[in-house]
Amino acid sequence: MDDIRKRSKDTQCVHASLMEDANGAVVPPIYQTSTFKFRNADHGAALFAGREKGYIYTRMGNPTVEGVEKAVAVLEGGYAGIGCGSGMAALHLAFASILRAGDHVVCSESVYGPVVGLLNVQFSNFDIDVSFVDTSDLEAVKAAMTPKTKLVHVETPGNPTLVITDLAAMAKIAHEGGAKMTVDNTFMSPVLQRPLEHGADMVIHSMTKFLNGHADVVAGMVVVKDEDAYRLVRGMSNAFGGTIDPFNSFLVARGIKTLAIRVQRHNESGKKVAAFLDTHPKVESVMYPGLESHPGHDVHAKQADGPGGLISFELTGGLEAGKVLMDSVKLCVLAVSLGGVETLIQHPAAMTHASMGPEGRRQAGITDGLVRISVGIEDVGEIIADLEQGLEKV
Ligand code: LCS
Repeated sequence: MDDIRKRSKDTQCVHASLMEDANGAVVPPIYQTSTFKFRNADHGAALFAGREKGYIYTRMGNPTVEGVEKAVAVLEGGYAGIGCGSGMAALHLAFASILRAGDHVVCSESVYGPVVGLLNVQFSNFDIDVSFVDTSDLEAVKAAMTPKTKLVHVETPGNPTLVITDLAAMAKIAHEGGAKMTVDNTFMSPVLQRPLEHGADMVIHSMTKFLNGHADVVAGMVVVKDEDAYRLVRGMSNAFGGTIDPFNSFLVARGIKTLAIRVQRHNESGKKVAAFLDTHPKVESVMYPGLESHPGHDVHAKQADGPGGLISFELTGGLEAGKVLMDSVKLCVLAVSLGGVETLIQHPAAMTHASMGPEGRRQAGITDGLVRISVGIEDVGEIIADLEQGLEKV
């Protein structure tokens, strides 16, 4: 294969994790080994000293893990990827590599609930301050920046309210203030959005979602844009030890081969489900960047190649109506997580964002009645019919 980085996303998805194999295996084998044998004592010493390239110990590097790290780095247009045991481990690794005691963080208020706790509780133990702001409001971001701000962290579309942040404008504010910008690209996947192209310094994924796509792995990735950042983050990863294992790497690399066609389907079906909900009399409001009524519609269209498969909506009957709907669906699965082949429905206030508490949710615009749906790749007519029969019971 010639330069994979010059290929289209469809081709990269299929080929980016492939590597030369001594036996000609088309699919990279699973190196289910914790350690690697040295040829002799000098060889082992040379590997440890970095004088020779090769594998030592799986926490530090493993061929199967490298396959998925390379695939995500290629897809995001980054220098390298560092595989992690979960999306939360990837967020922790990225933040810890940038922050030092006394620093301040500006973070989107619309983020996966436990990220609020990670910064507010765990990182605050290390004397790090955080301000959660509506990052769709650039003036609010500028106002929140202080001389101590070293990190601006963005989720766009944000979980679960689908708030859109202008990535290029945000990177400019962060860099002018002397801060790095990290972007959690889990909701979009690199098929729809590549934050490094818009000025981000690092990209984070929960590979549990679209990248793996089959709801059978928990894993994460940090993508960096240069050698210096790679050395820093890889060193931290070796020290913290929250790495991905070979078998999960194999599964995610397999999932990535169909990422482009899956995302295309999530995207097309997402638009249809959002349009259905938007005109339904029992639906009060729909949050989906593909709808022209979404305040971030134009910014999203400028920086991403599609609105994706995540939709949040509120019923006119509020919380009680939402519960009836969630208890009435027959095809959609009542479960947290997202980005898998199956349609999932869940209640952010009581589930994914429960840990934020009522005040945190109020600030982030997560109402008690909000319902979030991750549109899967089933027959979209059947997904809509299922929601329709559920809404009839409301
Ligand atoms: N980033 C985003 C945007 C997420 O949505 C999640 C998990 C994470 C990071 C953490 O990744 P994990 O450690 O779970 O691999 N989001 C979930 C959600 O919305 N429902 O269940 C999990």
